[in-house]
Amino acid sequence: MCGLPPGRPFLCVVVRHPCKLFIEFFIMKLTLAIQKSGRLHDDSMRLLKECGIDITNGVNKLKAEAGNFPLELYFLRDDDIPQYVEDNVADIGFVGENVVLEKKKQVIPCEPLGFGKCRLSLAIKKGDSFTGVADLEGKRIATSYPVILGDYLKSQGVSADIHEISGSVEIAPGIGLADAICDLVSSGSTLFMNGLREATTILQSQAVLIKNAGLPAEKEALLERLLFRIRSVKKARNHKYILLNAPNDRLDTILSLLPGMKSPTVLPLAEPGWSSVHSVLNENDFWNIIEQLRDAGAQGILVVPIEKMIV
Ligand code: PRT
Ligand code: ZN
Repeated sequence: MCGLPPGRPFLCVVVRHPCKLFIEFFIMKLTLAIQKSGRLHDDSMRLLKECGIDITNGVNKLKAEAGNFPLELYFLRDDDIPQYVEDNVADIGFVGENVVLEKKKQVIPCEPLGFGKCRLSLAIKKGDSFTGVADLEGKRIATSYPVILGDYLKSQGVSADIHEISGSVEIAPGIGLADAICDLVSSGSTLFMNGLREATTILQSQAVLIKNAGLPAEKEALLERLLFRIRSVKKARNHKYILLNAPNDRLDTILSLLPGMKSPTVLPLAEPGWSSVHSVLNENDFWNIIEQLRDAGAQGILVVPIEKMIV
């Protein structure tokens, strides 16, 4: 036996030498490209941490290794990540969907990551009228997303003059370079400060995990392990654990409001006629259900975050 930890994919390389035969083992690692600095960096690192993956060295360098998962990190500009994943320099990447669609590389998006949320929108000068995208026929539109914008205008049967610029797109109408812009928006304050208003949204985007189209089976298995953790973290972020006290004569109504992972847990309280009820609620339904629970007679409602949720 080679003494490797059981169940770990590994690569065995046989090196022939005139007088000796060396057999070397390498633990097979998944290589992940994330943004070196910028809006996606901190959330990417946080997600890995919440997945229990310790990045032990090399943060702020080009590469880093995970101490407790077969994963190597590359820190890159976000625009380059789809190309590196297509070329198999990195097996997988975390990058904005907007970049994936703009670059049109041969990569497979596998999982939305729940951060880096924004929208790609067309915006016009505050005073200009807008009745529909047909109003942009023959107009000049400045953008860093010529491919997505071109595809969108084509799908709408609109012909416009697309000016590709790499940054500060929002100043283009003010300096007479364009009649409209197509840019990422999150709070809308950049548009507002530049005297622009959002006319229409052409894409909703968030960070996604992309993978190389031809990963070997061993790397697919590692990716499945990583995806399992990512999904558990995402589920936990979207759910809350709830504990409440319920009078037994209202228990049926209260339980009917609570979904739970299988069904709510009900335990008797020391005080006769009362039960303690535990359950899990989706963030989106949260306030609605809390109000209904209170109206149905629930008391002492406690809500706590869930660290991981394994389903
Ligand atoms: O250096 P590198 O090339 O890696 O980074 P970058 O400067 O190209 O990208 P970065 O860090 O700005 O954004 C990385 C990714 O974050 C984008 O590709 C999107 O997927 C996502 N993201 C989320 C955003 C925004 N929100 C966002 N608001 N990217 C850019 N913006 C910009 C937008 O371009 C505009 O200038 O923020 C401004 C608008 O913001 P609001 O809040 O004023 O509307
Ligand atoms: Zn970039």
